Amino acid sequence: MAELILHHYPESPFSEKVRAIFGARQLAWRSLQVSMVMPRPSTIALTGGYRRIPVLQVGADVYCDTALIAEYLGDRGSGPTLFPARHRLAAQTLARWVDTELFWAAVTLRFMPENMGNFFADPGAAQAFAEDRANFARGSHVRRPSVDEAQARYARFLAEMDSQLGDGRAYLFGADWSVADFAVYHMLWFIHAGGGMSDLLASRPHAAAWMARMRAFGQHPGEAISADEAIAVACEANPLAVDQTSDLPGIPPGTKVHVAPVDYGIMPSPGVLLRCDRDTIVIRCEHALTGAVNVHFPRHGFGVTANG
Ligand SMILES: N[C@@H](CCC(=O)N[C@@H](CS)C(=O)NCC(=O)O)C(=O)O
Repeated sequence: MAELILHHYPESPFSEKVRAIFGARQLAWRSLQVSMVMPRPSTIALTGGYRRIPVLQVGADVYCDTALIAEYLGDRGSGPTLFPARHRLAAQTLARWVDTELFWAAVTLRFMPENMGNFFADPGAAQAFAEDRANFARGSHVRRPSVDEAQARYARFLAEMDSQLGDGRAYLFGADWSVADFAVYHMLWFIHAGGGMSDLLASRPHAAAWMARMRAFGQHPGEAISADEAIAVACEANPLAVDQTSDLPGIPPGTKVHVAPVDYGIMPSPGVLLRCDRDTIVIRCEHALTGAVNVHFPRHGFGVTANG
């Protein structure tokens, strides 16, 4: 297998989900650290336009969104699968809820003045971040909850989680982890990174013990790789062969399309459709820097539009 190259930055919660999966599954990975704000020319050259972080590059194939990255990694490496058949529906559904509803509460909580910690190095960084994210949010269809609403949403979730873990199980659905553990973990990691809400977590001892176990998985660093090296990897590799099919009416494989998230960060990736089925969308992108690359998206949460 080609090397796993994660395009990420340290403060990114969704990146922490993938970093913890690498650790849990003992997967060697390469760390391409990108800026917390645009521009990110090499990463965008590889995704064709999609700008959310993280993305996973494997040779000349690029996997967008942690839901899809988790599926890609689900049985790679060692240890139990991330998708145990007995709990697959519950685990996937919880992960989706956490990655959306709890995420927006987490953003509100993380940026409360008393919970910011040292997120920004200086006022200039805070200003650059605010401007960048205003641009990122353009056209979004999500609502960020108020502090009261976010606190209530999180307190209720944490209480239910603590109660479920109270029977002595190691992970949310039993003795083995699932994708839901990693989704919940990265959200708690983000909420508690500023240190202003430690008392709440400490008041839920089963959740706190679980969190300490999960946190250990995040301590599995990748070997640094530069943007130029990652581009060279893409240039030297061939994109994987794709079994071409499409379930989109009037948009067969070979059509020029745009693919974009449907909720926020709606920066489209133009390319040629290779595959669109119940689970994934794959397009072929060409860029002067990278040559041909396959860009993969989950079907859930992404839309495909024919160009003309
Ligand atoms: N559903 C996406 C969410 C990714 C996401 O929202 N990532 C944040 C960073 S944690 C982001 O891209 N923020 C804007 C940016 O970094 O440019 C996933 O699971 O990968």
